[in-house]
Amino acid sequence: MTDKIHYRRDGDIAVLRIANPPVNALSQEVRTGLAEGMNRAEADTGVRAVLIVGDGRAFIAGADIREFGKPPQEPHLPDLCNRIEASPLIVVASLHGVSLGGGLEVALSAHYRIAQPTARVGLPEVHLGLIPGAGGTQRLPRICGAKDAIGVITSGRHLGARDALALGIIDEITENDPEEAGLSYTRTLLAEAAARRPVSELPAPEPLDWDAVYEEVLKKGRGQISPAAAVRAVQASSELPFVDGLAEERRIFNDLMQTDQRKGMIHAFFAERQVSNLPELKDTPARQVEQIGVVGGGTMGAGIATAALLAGLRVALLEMTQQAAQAAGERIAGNLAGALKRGKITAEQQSRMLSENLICDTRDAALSDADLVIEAVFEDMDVKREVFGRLDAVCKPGAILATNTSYLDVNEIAAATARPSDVIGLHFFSPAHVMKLLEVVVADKTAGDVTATAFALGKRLGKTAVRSGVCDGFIGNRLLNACRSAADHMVLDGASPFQIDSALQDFGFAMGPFAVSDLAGLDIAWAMRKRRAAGRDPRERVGRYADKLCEAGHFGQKTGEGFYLYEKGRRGGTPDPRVIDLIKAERVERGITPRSFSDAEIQRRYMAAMVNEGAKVLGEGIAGRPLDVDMVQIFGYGFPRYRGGPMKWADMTGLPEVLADIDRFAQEDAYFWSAAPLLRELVAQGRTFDDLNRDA
Ligand code: T1G
Repeated sequence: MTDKIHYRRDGDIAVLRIANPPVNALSQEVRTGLAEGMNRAEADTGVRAVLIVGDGRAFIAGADIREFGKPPQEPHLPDLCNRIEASPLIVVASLHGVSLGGGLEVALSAHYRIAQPTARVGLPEVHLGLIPGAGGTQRLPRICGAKDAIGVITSGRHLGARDALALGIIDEITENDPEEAGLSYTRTLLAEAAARRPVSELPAPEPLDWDAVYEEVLKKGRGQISPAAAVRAVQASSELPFVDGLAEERRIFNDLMQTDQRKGMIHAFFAERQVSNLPELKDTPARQVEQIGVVGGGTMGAGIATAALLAGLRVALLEMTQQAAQAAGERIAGNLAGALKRGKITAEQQSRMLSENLICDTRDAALSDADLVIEAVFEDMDVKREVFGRLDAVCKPGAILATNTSYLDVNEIAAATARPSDVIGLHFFSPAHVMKLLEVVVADKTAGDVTATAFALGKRLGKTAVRSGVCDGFIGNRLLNACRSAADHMVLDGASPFQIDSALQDFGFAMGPFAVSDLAGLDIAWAMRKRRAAGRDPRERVGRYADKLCEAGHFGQKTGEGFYLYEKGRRGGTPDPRVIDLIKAERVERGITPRSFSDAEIQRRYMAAMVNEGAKVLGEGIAGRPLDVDMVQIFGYGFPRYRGGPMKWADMTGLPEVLADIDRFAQEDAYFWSAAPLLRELVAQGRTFDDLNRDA
């Protein structure tokens, strides 16, 4: 018997306890141990039932994802599930913590399932670019019907015990230790001479309009294929005998295993867990943070304060005037009302956050007890330095002073204080209490424990925190600027901004760059273009059509007019034909003969610009690992998770091909398309960005 499965007799019940920390993943050893445990139980005289239970914090979190992409080893999980189900003994699974993917499939192959009130179950394989591959698409529909099964499988969501009971996935919610609860439940079954209940022998689920469901799920996936593929597998459970349905599930599963989407999503799974673990900070203790200060109660400041309140922190928010402080309080109350509506908090928690944990004030002294202060005022260096001078004077020794600047030089801000080692950048994304990304911008003099504290705070706020060095735009906005420039150049040369947006939506982005600009406000990029104009290199091509839009007061969604026209109460905008006129006029002025661009070319140019700039920030050490760049783009810029992020996409596309594109584009514009030295180096060495992730 492997040491991953502990076998114990309790009267006429054999207990198989899975012990493979941290989450009892179904590694080959665990699968072997379960198969051997079943054999032993069936051979053990007097045993009438088997209880399967997990050790530690979960039942089973699924197949071992680290084994994917490697040659599959026996026993294969579908066979193990069939073996468990076919046992002549009664088999009971007692669930606690999570039972996900293959973990729930093992439970569904048992004849009875019970769960703790806090247990969560689900089939989240679509989030890995896969479908359930061990009978989940065949057994679940037999239990809860095709419609609900498709809802569970294509969403990949985790269900609470109550929902699982309502769907018939579990038979009972039980308090008490999972093993004790399992033993007493199994004894009752034996006492009542309960029958074995193989799920595979339940009637096939009702048919649905499969093509309609397939199309609907495919559309919702915005290019991701696994959820729609799962619909076909559930269709098989309705149309084919169980064994044939299982074979069809396996065929679809194996096809998906070969896809780039699977590779991209598994890369994203592990990168998301690695990105906030900085090797250099492994043994650096974080400072304690229980009370934070926020300077500025606008949209960003109020969002940051809300995120902190939702994480159980006390907040003191500073504004210039009483009126502004009150308005900030109302914004925060509005954000919390939204959280209440989404079921994230209770009414009682909401009122405690507002009455006990939040003060909005105009006196600097309100920040004197704060462990960490985040400045979120107007994006102007003089204003920021003035604020940091005041914070330096009023904040206690050891307090961390953070700036939420999106672009400005954090070193220069730190120099406005006598304690630059306590200064760091914490770049939140709007809305700050919703967006998961947090860029932790480490300045030249920032102390190690200040950085460690920033990451600890990020974890507490439920953020995906990514380390960035100091440069114009850090990681995210620097790549965005490069992509926007590439898009701008395509517009000057003949493409329509609306075609560019739709081509990038087809690529999988939530929104195209022009629609994003309208959302963020065209005046922000305008201010940045003006700020940069003085130092701009004459070789840099910059369109003027966007300036003209701003000069006409068209700032995007906030004014109802931008690249698109926005009607009150309607989602999304319609292309503004006047934009095309502006662009045509500028081409004539510049003597440009426009040409057509295919969607594929638009996507390649946009991605080439993103990857090239990504390689530059890596080469300069602004980003430490390619996976850092990938996580910034996925969690902050709507990059399609199923492509793994720009650097992973480049690896899967082939770095030599991406470099060849850049060199080809450089023949038109050598200034913009200068290939990153790191990219050339990797191509010359036949290496990939993933190699750099592994080296880090
Ligand atoms: N395989 C291998 N390692 C896993 C794992 C898994 N399934 N799940 C978690 N880990 C590691 C993780 O990398 C981390 O490692 C540590 O456990 C703690 O995780 C045939 C094909 C369970 C909800 O998709 O969603 O079954 O970083 O930091 O926030 O149909 O992990 O410490 O070295 O995330 O408390 C389906 C994936 C697989 C669930 C816990 N299962 N896991 O979250 O901790 S496919 C999943 C999660 C499948 C079959 C198919 C979460 C969690 P390290 P953590 P957490």
